[in-house]
Amino acid sequence: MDRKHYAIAVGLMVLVGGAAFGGQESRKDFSNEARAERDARMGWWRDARFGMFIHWGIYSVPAGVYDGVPQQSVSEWIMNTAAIPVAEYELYAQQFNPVQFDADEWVTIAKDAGMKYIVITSKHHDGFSMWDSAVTDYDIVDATHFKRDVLAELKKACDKQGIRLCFYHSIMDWHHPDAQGLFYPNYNDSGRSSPNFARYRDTYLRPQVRELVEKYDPAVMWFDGEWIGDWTEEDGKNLYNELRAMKPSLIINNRIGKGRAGMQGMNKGPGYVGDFGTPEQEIPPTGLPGVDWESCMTMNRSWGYKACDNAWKSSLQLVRNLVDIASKGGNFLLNVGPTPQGRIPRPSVERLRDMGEWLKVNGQAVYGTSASPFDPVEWGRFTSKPAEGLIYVHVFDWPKDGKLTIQQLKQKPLKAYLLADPAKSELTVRTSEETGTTISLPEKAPDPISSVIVLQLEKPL
Ligand code: FHN
Repeated sequence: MDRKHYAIAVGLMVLVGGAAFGGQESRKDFSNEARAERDARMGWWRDARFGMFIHWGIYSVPAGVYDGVPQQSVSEWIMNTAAIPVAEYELYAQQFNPVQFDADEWVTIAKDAGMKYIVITSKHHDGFSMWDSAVTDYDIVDATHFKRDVLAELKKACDKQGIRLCFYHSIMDWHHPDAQGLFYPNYNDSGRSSPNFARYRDTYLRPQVRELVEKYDPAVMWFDGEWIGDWTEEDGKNLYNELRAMKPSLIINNRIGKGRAGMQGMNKGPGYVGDFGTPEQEIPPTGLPGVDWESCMTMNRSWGYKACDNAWKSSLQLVRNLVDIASKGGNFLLNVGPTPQGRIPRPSVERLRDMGEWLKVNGQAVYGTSASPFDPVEWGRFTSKPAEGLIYVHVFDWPKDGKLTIQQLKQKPLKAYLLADPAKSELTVRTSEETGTTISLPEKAPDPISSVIVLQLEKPL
């Protein structure tokens, strides 16, 4: 079927579906799934703990500078922050020609970093589609000289390397005239109502998302831009059920609905749609038992490529963020913003390499772990594998006197050893009701960033 007829078919399918979507016809409510089913569906995601976020689009061309003026905001917002009219912004598509893009290279960088999944922007708020969409020609194949479907190439590379491909998709759309385009350049993100938003929702947004699920079989759909006034919790619930009906194992974040309470990312209360909370640029102060969540963060300050942004977090900070997040039972989605030439910036690659080196030795204390059984301590964090009676002690600040005391551990471990020690030589351990458990350590820490001590308890936690 050629593109034109496919688009008509998709449109008709959704218009028919639209009656169901917008009408009263009931669709299976997947948000009522049994706990065991949910645990099975979320299992790989919870075990993964660490993923790569990729913000890539035609906003990488200006790279945070408009009319010679560096923008203060994140670079992927330049259409909004510089109030660039739609027709002018579209010209960036003609300049976007990332001939150095190599999907295998990107996936290898993620895999070597110890990342288990990739979430890439299929469409950000600017409305530009990074795949060969039958629903629009405002996409990477039809509107650029590059003419390659980067999502298809990434899907192939991910399948080859055993990495799960996922998509970030923006509900808000500054390009589509029925969404917010009418208000440019006076758009504000509180989202004045667009009179024909339902038409955008039913003949553009939903067909594109269905197309992504059908063509690329993503493991997660990561929605964003849900805060606009035109989008409702009911829209989110309908879209969630529509997509889960297509792919029951699909995982979808809480930004598909209206539950998210700002940048802290968790839901305002029970009953909102979505499978996990999405703290942004922050880590919750404590674990949240029974709640799935993922902190997304940049390595510098911008999600999209911003040439002048060199405020890079250190590898030490990034590893400790991963440990802190895992100790609270969350996932870490760490962002890269590729250049308009199609390369992941060198500072990002260097930090990811360092994280991969650390995880090669200590990954067992992150992947498949659960939250700490103890409150955080100044000198480090804890992760655990309760069913195996394992506690992983992540030591950031190695004790100068060689004695590490865990006051909260009153049960004497059967065994304690350094995860970095291939011989698993036993460490001396003393436990008392008064002081808890004290472990005698060698003078030198195995790792300057974070060293892991394994505690094998007699019985499951
Ligand atoms: O507006 C977006 C922003 O550009 C970026 O995509 C982040 C990453 O999650 N989400 C929104 C801001 O909350």
